[in-house]
Amino acid sequence: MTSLMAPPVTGIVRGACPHDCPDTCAMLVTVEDGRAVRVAGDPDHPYTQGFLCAKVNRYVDRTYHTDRLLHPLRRVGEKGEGKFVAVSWDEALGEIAARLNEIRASGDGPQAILPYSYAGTMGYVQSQSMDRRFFHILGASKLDRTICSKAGSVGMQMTVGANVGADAEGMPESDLVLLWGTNTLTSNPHLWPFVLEARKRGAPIIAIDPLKTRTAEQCDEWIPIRPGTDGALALGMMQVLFAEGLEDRDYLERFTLGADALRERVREYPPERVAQITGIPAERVVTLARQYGKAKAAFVRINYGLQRHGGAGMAVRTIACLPAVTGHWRRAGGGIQLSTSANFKFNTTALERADLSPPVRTINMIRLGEALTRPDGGVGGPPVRALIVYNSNPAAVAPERGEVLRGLRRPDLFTVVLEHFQTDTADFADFVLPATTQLEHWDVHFAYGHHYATLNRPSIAPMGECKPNSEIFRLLADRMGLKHAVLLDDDLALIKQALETSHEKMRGVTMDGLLEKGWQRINVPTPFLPFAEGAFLTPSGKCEFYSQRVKEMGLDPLPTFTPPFEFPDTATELAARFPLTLISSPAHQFLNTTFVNVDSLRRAAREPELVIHPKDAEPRGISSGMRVVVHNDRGEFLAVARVQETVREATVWAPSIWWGKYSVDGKNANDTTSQRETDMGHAPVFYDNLVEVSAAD
Ligand SMILES: Nc1nc2c(c(=O)[nH]1)N[C@H]1C(S)=C(S)[C@@H](COP(=O)(O)OP(=O)(O)OC[C@H]3O[C@@H](n4cnc5c(=O)[nH]c(N)nc54)[C@H](O)[C@@H]3O)O[C@H]1N2
Ligand SMILES: Nc1nc2c(c(=O)[nH]1)N[C@H]1C(S)=C(S)[C@@H](COP(=O)(O)OP(=O)(O)OC[C@H]3O[C@@H](n4cnc5c(=O)[nH]c(N)nc54)[C@H](O)[C@@H]3O)O[C@H]1N2
Ligand SMILES: [Mo]
Repeated sequence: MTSLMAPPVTGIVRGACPHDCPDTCAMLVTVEDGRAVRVAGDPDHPYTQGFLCAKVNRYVDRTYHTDRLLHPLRRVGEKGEGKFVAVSWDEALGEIAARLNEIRASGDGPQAILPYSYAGTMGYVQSQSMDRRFFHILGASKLDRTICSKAGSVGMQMTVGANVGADAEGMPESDLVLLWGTNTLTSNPHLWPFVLEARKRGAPIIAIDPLKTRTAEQCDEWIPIRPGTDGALALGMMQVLFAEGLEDRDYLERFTLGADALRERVREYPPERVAQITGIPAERVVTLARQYGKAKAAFVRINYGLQRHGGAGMAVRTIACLPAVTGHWRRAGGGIQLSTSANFKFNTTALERADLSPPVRTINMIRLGEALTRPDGGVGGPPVRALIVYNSNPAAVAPERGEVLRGLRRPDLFTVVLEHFQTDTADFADFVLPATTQLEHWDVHFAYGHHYATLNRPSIAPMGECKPNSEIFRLLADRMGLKHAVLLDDDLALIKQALETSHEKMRGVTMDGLLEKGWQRINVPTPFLPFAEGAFLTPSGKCEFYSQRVKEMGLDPLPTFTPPFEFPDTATELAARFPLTLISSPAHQFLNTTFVNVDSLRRAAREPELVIHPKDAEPRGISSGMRVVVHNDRGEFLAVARVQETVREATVWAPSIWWGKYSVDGKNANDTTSQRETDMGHAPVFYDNLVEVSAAD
């Protein structure tokens, strides 16, 4: 058995792409003489379809990168300076354990220790199993992992009951595709073959985005909406749908709650008002609604880009009403998809063992700057005295970076970073611990863009002295004297525990099945039509146009337009000083900050850039190639201007997320973003960000 489970010396190993992306590809790794030489997409996988993206095609380069961290390191320079010396695992673990035990035994107690992690890998084992057990048993503060998807997830939960949606594999049947606030070709490229199939069968493809992204360029039409106004567009579309009798009365009656109230509400959003809010001509609002209403199965693909504004929860909840108004949920290819994640019912309760934690405070990860610079962590209780970072690069990705770095620089803060590379965050660590990559460890994956579970087998031995996150937490627990049987489970045992569930949707997904084929469809039909017959996952079982739960949040129980915090029409004083909205969505070559240090990809991304409309550039004396400073009251960063009509006026785009250390000024777009929270889910507002741009001398 063990020999079957060990990586082969030569052959093809089935793995999973670990990255934070809807596609979660089934990856085939070719190994020769114990060395990985090539990665490829599994041609048999219905969603991966045999190809990988621009970034993950470089996964072998990234794994064997000369900068790969191979030994534990102890800091010798100042925090942030990046000077370290190699130490043994024994020394590193011993010192870390002693320091954490000292904090734990002090008057501040274990809550002065804060874990900080996100989705550097999305595998259950390396991201939410032994790590969680360790921190729960220790009694550390909890982290609210809001940085990406919380606003939209809660928005979906309020309207349809859970973050589930239309199946990409139904898209070929759809007769209209709206790519609404998503840059598919960059951030969800494996959806594209399904988009093309729908187009081949006659469906128009429309992008709704303030930027003319490479995706919008490929669509039949680009609708340049003002940032943060999508809720208003959806309300306007519904106004037209009801006014023109394009609604599905039978679906409304049987499967929705509050249809009459919604019909009343949307009267407040006639096309002229919607045009004023969204910047989309009234005529186009009307024709878009007609196109949508006359379609039989429109596929609305929203993603997480549009929910990075103050009113994002409400916006997503409102857009999610559309397919119930028209009954498109009934047909393959119809409906809306933000995510498919809530269909996966791995046994996370068993993996995480939250029951082992005493009652402790929770710190919101997007308020890290505040948490590290306030004496009570920003939420009450002891100061944060130790920070343990893994699967994340908060010194580059967290908002209001200036405050985050001030916090990380605190001499009394003890910081440990588990990493593959010496990131901006690792530069602030007291100890850096070398972690294995996906080629070197076991894992099992859900997905948020399709319906397949994937197993990752290691294909090579760990590089240098690298260890999996799970193993590092097992060892640390042991050195700290934490005692519990669940701290001893190995990675294969963890995978088996994740699969131990009697949930209907996981029926047939087994260790044997995964070992044999690498991936398995969860137990839903193809294509999966979650709400064809109602059966919404809300408290009422209906699609909740009216939501009691939203009312209990202190918000309008009916869909409404909630402007961004920094909306020029309402935040007029701020907009007078900072008139441009900055969107810092992903550069095509990067995956958040992952891959920025792979030379070929960074060369392709050139340098930190700012795309600005000619009408905004001209009065500021800005031309292409000129260095500009992008600034607001929170901070500033330098970029090179590209004057192009690929952004709407009053919007600027900084392809992201750069490492500070690869920029001439050591900064990035998050020097300007804020720690404010969205209306639902306490999530970040990265693109709700007014700035001014000036020529830098
Ligand atoms: N190559 C690559 N792929 C990735 C990532 C990456 O960094 N690089 N990141 C991964 C992660 S973590 C995530 S969460 C997903 C995100 O996937 P997406 O949601 O597709 O990501 P974004 O690029 O953030 O945003 C998509 C688009 O939303 C637009 N947008 C911004 N504000 C608004 C708005 O108010 N309204 C509308 N209609 N559009 C708006 C942006 O201009 C952008 O083009 O992608 C994943 N895939
Ligand atoms: N301005 C702006 N800020 C943003 C965004 C934006 O669009 N604009 N996007 C936001 C979004 S959607 C997200 S999801 C977050 C992403 O924020 P993060 O989750 O922090 O993502 P990454 O920057 O990719 O950093 C992940 C790190 O994990 C490491 N890693 C990968 N696998 C492993 C492993 O197995 N073990 C260990 N120990 N480390 C590993 C990688 O080397 C990498 O340095 O950023 C957010 N920040
Ligand atoms: Mo994300």
